Amino acid sequence: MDKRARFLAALARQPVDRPPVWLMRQAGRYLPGYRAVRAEHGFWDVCHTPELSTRVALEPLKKFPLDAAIVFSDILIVPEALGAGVTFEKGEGPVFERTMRSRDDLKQWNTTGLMERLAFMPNAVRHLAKTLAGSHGILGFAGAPFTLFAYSVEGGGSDDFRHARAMLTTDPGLARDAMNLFADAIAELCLAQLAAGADAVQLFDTWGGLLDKADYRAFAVPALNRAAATIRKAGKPVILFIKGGMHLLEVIKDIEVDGVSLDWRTSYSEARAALPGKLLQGQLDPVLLFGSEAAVRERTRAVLDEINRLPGGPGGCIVNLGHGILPQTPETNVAALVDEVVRWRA
Ligand code: 1CP
Repeated sequence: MDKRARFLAALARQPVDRPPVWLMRQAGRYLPGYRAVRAEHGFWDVCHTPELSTRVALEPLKKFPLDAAIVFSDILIVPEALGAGVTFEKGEGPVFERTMRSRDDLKQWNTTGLMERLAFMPNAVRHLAKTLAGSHGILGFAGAPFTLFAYSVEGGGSDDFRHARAMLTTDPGLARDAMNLFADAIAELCLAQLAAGADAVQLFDTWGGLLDKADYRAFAVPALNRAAATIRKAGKPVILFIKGGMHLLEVIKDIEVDGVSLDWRTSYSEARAALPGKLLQGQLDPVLLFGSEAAVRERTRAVLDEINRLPGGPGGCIVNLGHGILPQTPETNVAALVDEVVRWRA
């Protein structure tokens, strides 16, 4: 099977010769090719320029026999386009010039012409698709409503996102309205990426695991379902990633997404039992890549064997990490992981 055919078959939950593999943040800071581009261009410039975005997205494909590419961009392009003023300080997380902490703040968000301001993202997908010419699968993506809400209220990264989570009790109506606004924006953005050539989209709910079941169900799920209902009209799969979402499996079952990307603490067997019929992706620990090559190979084979033993068979599974590759990850271990998948046969 060629790479794209394998990726599309797995997305369609059809039989494959082996599960396809791609890695979250595969084009990131651990690659010298990425760092070289960043030495000359600002982060937003890379996102805004389809040629640069594609150049960075291709770096990992040149090094490793991955089955799919992910468009190079960021989830925070949406709050940035709404007017939040997002910058990335050197070596640190994002910083928002304007946070969303009141009804007035929400009113300041500029939704007029939003998709025109975000057109660079589907344009990057189009450029990537044209360059790859069908050689690899292509993923588009967006931030999930709760995670975008969390960054926008907090004004940057955080361990506990206390301002955002406090708003769920101090002003739940405002929190819901903001998440619905994000839901509509990401739905349109994802549809534009799918029309531009993406084979599937992934919604990153990186901070969703901070919520307990009741809050996830009450706040995150309605906005996710609102977005997913629109995106799925394109007839292509929507995959949801939640970091630390193992306590949410029972809630995730009822979310209208086609697939779920598991973090490293959630096993395929547990997920298959809790989420019958859903496409599954994941779930190797990104920190494993800092250990010995032998361990990387052994754990990768263990996940492949687990996938192969799943009730209903190994169809509909995509090997990946349980979160993004970390900066300074040794490339030799990334190569070892991908090599084990490529060589594996049932
Ligand atoms: O292969 C790839 O790197 C794909 C492109 C990609 C994706 C899918 C980037 C590039 N960012 C993302 C998604 C993203 N961005 C997520 C969801 C996935 C995840 O949890 O890792 C999140 C939470 C962000 C927000 C963000 N953008 C952060 C994290 C901040 C925090 O709170 O810890 C950071 C550091 C960025 C900037 C960014 N985005 C991407 C890169 C390579 C970078 C680093 C920028 C640089 O300094 O060069």
